[in-house]
Amino acid sequence: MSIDYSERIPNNVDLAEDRRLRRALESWQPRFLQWWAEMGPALPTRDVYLRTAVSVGREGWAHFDHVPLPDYRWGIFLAERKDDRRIAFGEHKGRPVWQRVPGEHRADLQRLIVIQGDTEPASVEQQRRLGLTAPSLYDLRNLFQVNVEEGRHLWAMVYLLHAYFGREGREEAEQLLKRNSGSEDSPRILGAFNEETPDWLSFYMFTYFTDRDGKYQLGTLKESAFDPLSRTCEFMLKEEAHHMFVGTTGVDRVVERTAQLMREHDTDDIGPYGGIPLDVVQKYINFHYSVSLDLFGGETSTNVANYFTAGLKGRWQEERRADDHRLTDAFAVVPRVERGRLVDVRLPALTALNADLRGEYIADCATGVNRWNRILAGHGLDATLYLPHVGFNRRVGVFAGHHISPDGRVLDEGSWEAARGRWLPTAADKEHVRALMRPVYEPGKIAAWVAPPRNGINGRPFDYEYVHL
Ligand code: BYC
Repeated sequence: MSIDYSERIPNNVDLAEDRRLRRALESWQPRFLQWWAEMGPALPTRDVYLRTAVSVGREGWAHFDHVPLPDYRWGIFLAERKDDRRIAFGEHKGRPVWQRVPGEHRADLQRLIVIQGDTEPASVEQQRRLGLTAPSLYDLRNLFQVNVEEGRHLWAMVYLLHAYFGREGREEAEQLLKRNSGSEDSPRILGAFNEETPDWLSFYMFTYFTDRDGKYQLGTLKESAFDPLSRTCEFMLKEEAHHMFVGTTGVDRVVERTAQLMREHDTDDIGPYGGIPLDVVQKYINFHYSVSLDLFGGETSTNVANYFTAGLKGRWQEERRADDHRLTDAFAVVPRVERGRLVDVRLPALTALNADLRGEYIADCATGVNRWNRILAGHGLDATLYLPHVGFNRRVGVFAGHHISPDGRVLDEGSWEAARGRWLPTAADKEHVRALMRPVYEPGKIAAWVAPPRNGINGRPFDYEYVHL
């Protein structure tokens, strides 16, 4: 399954054989490049040390080289087709997967693909200006790697829309370039993708918490009975792993530097010494975690029950689950707020699948917090970071409209608002972080608010010239 790079659009889907599709995608390509020029990275660069996919197999799929950003070969790469793959869940369980879109599921599948596709360019837009304040060339390179791959993930969804959804699909593909993150008139679809990513702490938090939602959502779409969607998500997940690595190690390095400064100056108040105080790190966690939880939709959703029953969207690691994979008689427990108290209610498992996925995600998020606390403990500090309660600062689902504290108390609006500044970044916190964001473009040098990485990229040292400006 090697990739054909001789084509204008690199691909492993035999695009050369389908002239109409190839022409349609080739007419979308200049619009994509125009969007990239207008909404992609604002910092001009000569070239960047990037990885490009050369095959979709398990081993050695990536090639590393310095590439001018606009020359990056965005293309269409699907994981290898498995012979005799069968639907793993829902009412069609056991039947062969679909190579075409069944008419009755067309609208739902298109909607899922559009929502997924919308997030990819949104994140590039959100991160557009970060290059102007990168803490090191290593970080700058990672930012651009994430950006080009999010651009490729947009290609992945646009391919599906063009290849399988006819004229409506092509119109949706146009719209994916017309909505913009934070736009008043035509914003991105999901809330978190209209928030700003104005500084590098936000970027690390976004790649830790929000990209991780991507991992879980793609994991459920990888289970889909619609085989081309499954195969494209399988390959996207390979690229996604690096994005979360950027988040995990980015926050590691902030916590490391913060801990060093706390010890060196024997105070929590390390702002005057050019660091990011731990309570500010916690507030950023609280914000990014809570807006990312909103991305899982409501705890109870007939949408998700229908998607599952129809075979469109499975559960995380569906095939490893020890149940009947139909769930028609199963129940699940989800939280709710009743008369000012948090209670658990029993519901049909099918309608609670968003909460099921969110539970997997929360457990995964906790592993990072444990890492960060080990770093603090390694410096002999008692302070710890934590994930706030699932109901804290929520706009979607059962907690929306309630005022829940990070430790899970239901408060009245006044008490919550009075404490807001202790829980979420204040204007002063953001200003402090923003003031630290000054670019460091010299190879081997790094800003003072973050520790250097343990390793470089692809065996290169930290002082390698990852980006030529
Ligand atoms: N903001 O029935 P419900 C990624 C809407 S991230 C605004 O509970 P459902 C990435 C919802 O659309 C992964 N609106 O929702 C990360 C519905 O509207 P309608 C992206 C929201 O359908 C970093 C209504 O509220 N992929 O890849 O069960 C960088 C009722 O909701 C929000 C996907 O999400 C929100 N947060 O679940 C780059 C996968 N949440 O129908 C990339 C595809 C809900 O009443 N999408 N609403 O008009 C889905 O699977 C589902 O659509 C959702 C929502 C999980 C998003």
